[in-house]
Amino acid sequence: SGPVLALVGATGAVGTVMIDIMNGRESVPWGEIRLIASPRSAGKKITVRGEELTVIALSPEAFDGVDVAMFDVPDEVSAEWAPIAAARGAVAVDNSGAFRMDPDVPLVVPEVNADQISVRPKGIIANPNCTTLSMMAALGALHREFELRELVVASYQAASGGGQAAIDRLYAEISALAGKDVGVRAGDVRETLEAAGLPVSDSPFPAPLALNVVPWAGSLKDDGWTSEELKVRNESRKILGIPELKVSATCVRVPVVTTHSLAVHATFAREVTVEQAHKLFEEQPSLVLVDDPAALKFPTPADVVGGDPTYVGRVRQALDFPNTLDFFVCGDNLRKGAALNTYEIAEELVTRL
Ligand code: 2RA
Repeated sequence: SGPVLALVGATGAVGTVMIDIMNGRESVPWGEIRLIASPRSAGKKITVRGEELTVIALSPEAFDGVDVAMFDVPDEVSAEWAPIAAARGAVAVDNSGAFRMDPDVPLVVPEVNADQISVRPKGIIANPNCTTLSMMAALGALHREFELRELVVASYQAASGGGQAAIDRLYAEISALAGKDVGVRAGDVRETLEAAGLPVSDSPFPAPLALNVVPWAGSLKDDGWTSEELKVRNESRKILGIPELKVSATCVRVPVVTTHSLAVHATFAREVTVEQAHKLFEEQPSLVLVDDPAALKFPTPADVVGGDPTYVGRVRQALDFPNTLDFFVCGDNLRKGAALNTYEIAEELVTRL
């Protein structure tokens, strides 16, 4: 026996990583793991920790007896079903955008604000957006000591943040361009993709992604900001508990399959040295410091993808801005950025059920 865990969206990209994470754990606290998905995927068999489980269709009864229900489904599905799970007695841990900014729903990164797990008036806990999440462990550690005041970030976001279709598109573009002398004349990448049957009008991205960078992620919001940039601002404020934090973000998609990176420029109330920052990063178990500029050692997505920690490097004291650090983080957007953080919240809940 033990608590019952449900995984809603078990057959999706992040759901699959959640199962990988559970399969990789030495032990899990669950007496039962229940896999739930759309009726289309019901009946599918998936092996979890050596046991073949049958995926069941999403229904109110599917939550009977469930203690913790992890959701990785589109916003509208979470908006409808997380409250149903909660009404049936489960705590819903939701990785969609449906509840993140709801004042009655805690937005949790366990190593930053685990204490907020216990106050959940709606029976729902939200998992942050992967872009915000990728820098939270580092910023949380610095904020505890030096009091964060201002944050300017540029993201370098991987295709997989846009789902499987976005990954497929990036690979297709790379294949279509491989071996060709393109990227030397304005428009030649677009034209080559079009000639290969890959017009940008069919892409999840608003411009070619291969051999390019695209300063756009999410949807258009007021005054030219994207949804992704506003999430970085609003979610950072909520997670760190600094409602007045000054934040400015520019979110950019890069031709990387998985692992988001961010260039962070963070200003604190007090002076902070590189040595002090290094020490805090080294003490934080979910961070790995890779910062030896003389040896050209720093994190890159290609070197960290598939791992659980967030990697931090290029830590510098800003030359012209007092009390300010610049640094670079890389985190696997499907693991800590989504599945792992959600699962860590679920395990943390077990100690507080
Ligand atoms: C992205 N942050 O990278 C989004 C995914 N939730 O597109």
